[in-house]
Amino acid sequence: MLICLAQKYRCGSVAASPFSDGDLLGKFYITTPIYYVNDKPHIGHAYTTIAADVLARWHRLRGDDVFFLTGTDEHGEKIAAAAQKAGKTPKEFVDSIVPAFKNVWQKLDISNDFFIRTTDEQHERIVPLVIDKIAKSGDIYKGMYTGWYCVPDESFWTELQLVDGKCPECHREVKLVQEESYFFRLSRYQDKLLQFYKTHPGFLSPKYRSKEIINRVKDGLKDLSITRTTLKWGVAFPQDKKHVLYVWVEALCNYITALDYPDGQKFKTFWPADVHLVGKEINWFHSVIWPAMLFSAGIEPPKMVFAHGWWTMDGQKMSKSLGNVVDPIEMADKYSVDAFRYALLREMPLGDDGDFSEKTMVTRLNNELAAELGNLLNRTLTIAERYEGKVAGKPELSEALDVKKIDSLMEGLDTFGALNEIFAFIKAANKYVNDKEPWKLKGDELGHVLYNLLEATRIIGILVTPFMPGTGEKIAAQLGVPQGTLGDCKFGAFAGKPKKGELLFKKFVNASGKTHAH
Ligand code: ME8
Repeated sequence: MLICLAQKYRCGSVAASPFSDGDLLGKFYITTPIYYVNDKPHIGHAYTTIAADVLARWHRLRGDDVFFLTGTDEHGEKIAAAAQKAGKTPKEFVDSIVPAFKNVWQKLDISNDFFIRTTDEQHERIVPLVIDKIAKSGDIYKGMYTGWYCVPDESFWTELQLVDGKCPECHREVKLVQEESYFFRLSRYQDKLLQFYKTHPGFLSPKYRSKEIINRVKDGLKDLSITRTTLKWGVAFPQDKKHVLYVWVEALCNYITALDYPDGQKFKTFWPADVHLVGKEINWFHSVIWPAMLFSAGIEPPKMVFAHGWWTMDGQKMSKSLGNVVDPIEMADKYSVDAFRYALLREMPLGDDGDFSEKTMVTRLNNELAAELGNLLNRTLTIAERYEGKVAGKPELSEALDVKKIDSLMEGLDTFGALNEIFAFIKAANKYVNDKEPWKLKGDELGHVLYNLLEATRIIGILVTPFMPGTGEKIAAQLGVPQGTLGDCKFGAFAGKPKKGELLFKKFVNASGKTHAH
């Protein structure tokens, strides 16, 4: 019988991993933030969702039981204000925006298993159960809230935190709020959180961001105002229905309402989440407030909150007023879905900030995707077409590939490191063609080189699939092999029926015939 390792994965249907040396398969639950629906999705939303998709797909390739959640955050003052501006009721307004999110995810090949809306009956029904648990722990009391509220960020600030009287996060106007409110005893969880961070070193990820959180928690935690009487667009506070829950407290619950907490099979199978992938600006909510709420409710906290970096656009912050907000659909239409997915993940490690420019995107498309990956498949199939003998030989190229290393990089959410390894292998395979000069070879010698190239491209096809699902599919189709799993990423006998198809990537040529964007 297999033993569940280090609680990394919840025991259930546990099986041996593709590498079957003690590594066990299990479940993998990954989430994105649920996005505000006050506007249509942009490149920032696309980035988090694509990164989560790549990780979810990777775990499916390993054979893990995966649940990948994304969705929309539809309550709160910001949405109510946007609805009013649009002359709609809040519900009419959110219903009109949500399809834009669903469409963009479909367009970008996002493989989410569920899409949660905070206006879903299921969410609105389950949130009060969680709040009840917190109240039963004695962690909610009535008080008077006075503070500054930033509507666009749905965040409260103290006088001291304001910068020049404005929101310290987004530098916009804040408004003074003074009203009766219920508070969550966040202050009670300071020691418990600090202890938890110590005993679960992977929880605050990436590591270099953990210090900031730990220091802030050490500075002391203030109780959190969690209800409003001035706002109607939200979930009622179950203990006093005149009050509506603060949108963040309600929204965080989505990660378990989507699983049918407390009795749903999905909750039993998938909770605690393996990764909450979020942008760094909402790390505090996920790394401090959310685990404290869960401690209070007697629910296990997630295993990891990974706070990724932010994109700027050509060196500037993206903003509507600057008119530089990147539309993911436009990028995918112009350069292809896979080139866009690839460019976002190739630019920098997941935790770092990065700058998006179409020029870099075109360079990557032309040089890395068309000239390296596309060309490798094309060259391999050209040789295969003119060769009629036996495809067999010694695996030589296998030495340039360490799939186990790539898997462990992905396990550590190092998508950047994994892509480096995969593309180093693609480079090695192209170099192999140059070195062997197969156009000068015949008979068994050619069959041997071709064997190595066909097996290498077959494996590359599998490894790139989580990053570029359409490309992985096309590679398998042109090699005439079924789409494999991670367990198939080893050199064996090649049993495909290769047939050259369309080029994987077309170089981008602009109107003036140049291969760059501007
Ligand atoms: O904060 N670069 O929703 P939101 C990288 N509803 N990622 C970016 C980005 C950028 N420039 N801009 C946005 C909310 N993002 C809440 C979340 S969760 C319980 C509630 C991504 O619509 C990044 O993931 O403002 C960031 O955390 C998220 O979009 C914020 O989305």
